[in-house]
Amino acid sequence: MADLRPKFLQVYSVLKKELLEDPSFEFTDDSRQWVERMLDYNVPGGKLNRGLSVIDSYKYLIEGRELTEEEIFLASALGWCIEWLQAYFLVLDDIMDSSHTRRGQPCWFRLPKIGMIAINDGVVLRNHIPRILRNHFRGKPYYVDLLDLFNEVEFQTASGQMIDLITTLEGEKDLSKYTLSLHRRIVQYKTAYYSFYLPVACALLMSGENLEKHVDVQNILVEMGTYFQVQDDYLDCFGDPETIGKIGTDIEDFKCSWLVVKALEICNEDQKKILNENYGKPDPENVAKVKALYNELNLQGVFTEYESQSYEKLITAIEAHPSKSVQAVLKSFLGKIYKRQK
Ligand code: GPP
Ligand code: MG
Ligand code: MG
Ligand code: MG
Repeated sequence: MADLRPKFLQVYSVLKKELLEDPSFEFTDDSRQWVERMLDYNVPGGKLNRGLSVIDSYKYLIEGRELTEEEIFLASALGWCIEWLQAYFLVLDDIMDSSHTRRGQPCWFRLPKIGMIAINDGVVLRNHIPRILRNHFRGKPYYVDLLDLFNEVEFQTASGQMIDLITTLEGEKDLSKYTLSLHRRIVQYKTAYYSFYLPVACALLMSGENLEKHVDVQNILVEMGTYFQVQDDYLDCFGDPETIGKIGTDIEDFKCSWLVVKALEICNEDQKKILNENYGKPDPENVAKVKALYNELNLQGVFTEYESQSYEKLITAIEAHPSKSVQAVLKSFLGKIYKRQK
C-alpha cells in the first residue's frame, strides 16, 4: 500500500490553518501563536497509527478502486480528529499520572510557563474536534452518527480513566483487588474503544455502513485494544524509554498494570510481601525491588507467551469473519501492533 503519511501530514496543515482562522473567536497574535505551538507540540508527533488506520481501513472497505482526492482528504480529516482526541487525552493523562516525558520530549505541562494551563489546552484540543467535523462533514448523511460516535467513545474513555485512577487512591491501596477482570475492565474502556474501535468505526461510517450491524467487528477490536494496552503496561517497565519516548510510572503510581496482576497470580507469600511493601511508592529503591521481583518471576517470559496466544486467538476470530475486506482491515491493524517495541 502506498505511503499515506505525506498526504496525511498535509491535511494536518490545512486543519490547523482553519482552526487558527476560526471565525467564532477573535484571535490576537498571542492567542494564535499559543494555539499553534500547543498543536504542533501535542498533535502530530506520535506514531499516527490511529489516524492513518482510518484511511487504510476505508481503502479496504471500498475495495477494488482508487480513492478520490476528496475521499483521501475526508478520511485523513477523521484520522486527525482521532489524533486530536489522543492529544487531548495524553496532555491530561500525563498530569494525572505525574509523567515526565512523552514522545521523546517533556510532557506539555512540564514546560516552563505551561503548567496547569495544560488543562485548558486539553479542553481546547477536545473542542477542536467538533469544529473540524462541522467544517468538513456537516452536509454528510453520516454527520450525526460521527458526532454521536466521538461523544460515545470519549465517555467510555473517561470512564475507563476514572477506574484506572480511583483504584490507586491513597489510603485505599490494596493489591488484593487487582485481578485480571478489573484490569480488563480498565483497559477496555480507557484504551480499546478510542484506539481501535474508533478508527475502524469512522471508516465504516464514511463508507455508508450502519455501526449497529458491526458489533462483531467491535468485539474483535476491543480484544485487540486490550492486547495493545497489555503491551503498553509491559513496555512501561521493560521497554526502552528512548524507543517508546516515555519513562514508565506505573509502579510508582500503584497502577493496576497487567504486570502486577500477573505477578500477584504467580507469586508465593514471601514475594507477595515484597510487592505489598514496595508497590506504589515513589522512591527508586522501592521501584527497583518491584522490578527485581518481576524478573525473578520471569514476567518477560509470561508476557511473550501471552503475546503469541493473543495473536493466535485474534487471527482465528478475524478469519471467522464473513467479509474478506473486513478481515483485511483487522489483519492490517493487528500487523501494525504485533510485537511492537514502541
Ligand atoms: C492510557 O493509559 C490511557 C489514556 C491515554 C486515556 C486517558 C483518558 C483521559 C480521559 C484523560 P496510560 O496512562 O497507560 O498511557 P501512557 O502509558 O501512554 O501514559
Ligand atoms: Mg499515563
Ligand atoms: Mg494513565
Ligand atoms: Mg501506560
